[in-house]
Amino acid sequence: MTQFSIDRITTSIPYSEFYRRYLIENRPCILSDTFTASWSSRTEWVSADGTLDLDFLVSHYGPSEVPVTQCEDQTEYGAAKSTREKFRDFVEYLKMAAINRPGCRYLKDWHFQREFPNVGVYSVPEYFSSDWLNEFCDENGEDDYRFLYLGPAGSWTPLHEDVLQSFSWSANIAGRKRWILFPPGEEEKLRQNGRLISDVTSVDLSAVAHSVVIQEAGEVVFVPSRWHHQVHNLEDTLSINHNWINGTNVRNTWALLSGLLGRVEKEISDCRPGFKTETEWMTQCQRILRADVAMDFGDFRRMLVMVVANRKCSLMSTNIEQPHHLSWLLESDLKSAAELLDVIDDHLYFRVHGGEWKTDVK
Ligand SMILES: O=C(O)CCC(=O)C(=O)O
Ligand SMILES: [Fe+2]
Repeated sequence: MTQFSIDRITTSIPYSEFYRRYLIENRPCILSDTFTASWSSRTEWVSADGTLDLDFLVSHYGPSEVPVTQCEDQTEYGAAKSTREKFRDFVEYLKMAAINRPGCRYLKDWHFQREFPNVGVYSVPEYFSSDWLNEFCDENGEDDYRFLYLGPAGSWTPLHEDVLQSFSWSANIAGRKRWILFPPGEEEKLRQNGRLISDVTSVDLSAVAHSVVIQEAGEVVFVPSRWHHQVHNLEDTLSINHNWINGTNVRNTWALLSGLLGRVEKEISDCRPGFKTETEWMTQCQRILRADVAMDFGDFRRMLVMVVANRKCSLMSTNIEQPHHLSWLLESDLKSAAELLDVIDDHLYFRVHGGEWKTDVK
């Protein structure tokens, strides 16, 4: 059987069960709309007929500058060219009858939460709350990985896997999406001349393990690490999406970074004699890595150090009554970050430079 079904979670299960069944197992699932029923965006941003209340959105966020891509220009994740325009202008485009809309424009990767930190229009579902990546970005004042997407019916995101081999969760505030998900490794069957096919709907998938799932308004899709996916908006759809890393997928991120570094070293090996010192060479390689995936070895290590420090601190504040699952999670985060620190400190880069690697590119 190449098509498999995806679990739908309709009533709350204990955190530890979700952790075991989906995060550790790295399996996708969908949370029902009960998990987002209390979000104010689910009522304030949506009209009685279930469509987006575009006038409400424009009256609150109209002047914001938002990134917009052309669907047909998208090649690979992260490579999509985007231009910036006023949110209210994008909404004007969305309001046009589909037949009259020029091209296919898709508002993607708007850092809505960062721009409006206090509006509280949604909250992160508990199952996705151990999020080292955004915690690290917040502590460093860097761009986060929390996004708002808004696309007309027919807009779509090509086949890709998520940045840094992170997990993602994606909640529809209004509208519907069709997801096509592939377990890790299946993407090897989806290449032409070595490059990933961008639109798998044009391909025979009978020999490729995959799942097709429709995500309704209010539902939340959990996309595991390294699962490739392609996504289509079946109606005008607004969604909230976070990418995140924690103790259950962080080793994938480390494997990605060390693999990419190997590739960088190989690609520029011709230039190596031109570097006066080993340190200069290594610094240049890290700089390239950071330009590629917005994270270098130093950032990665600092993220782990942060988790160890923050979790120790939280565990010590014994005056606060912690729910059982929270102290269990703090301990688990602490253990996985500390164990991985031991592993990475063995890497040549850290043996040469110690922990405080800096590429001086900020
Ligand atoms: O909704 C989309 O168009 C893409 C979403 C996505 O790729 C994700 O949540 O990882
Ligand atoms: Fe994605």
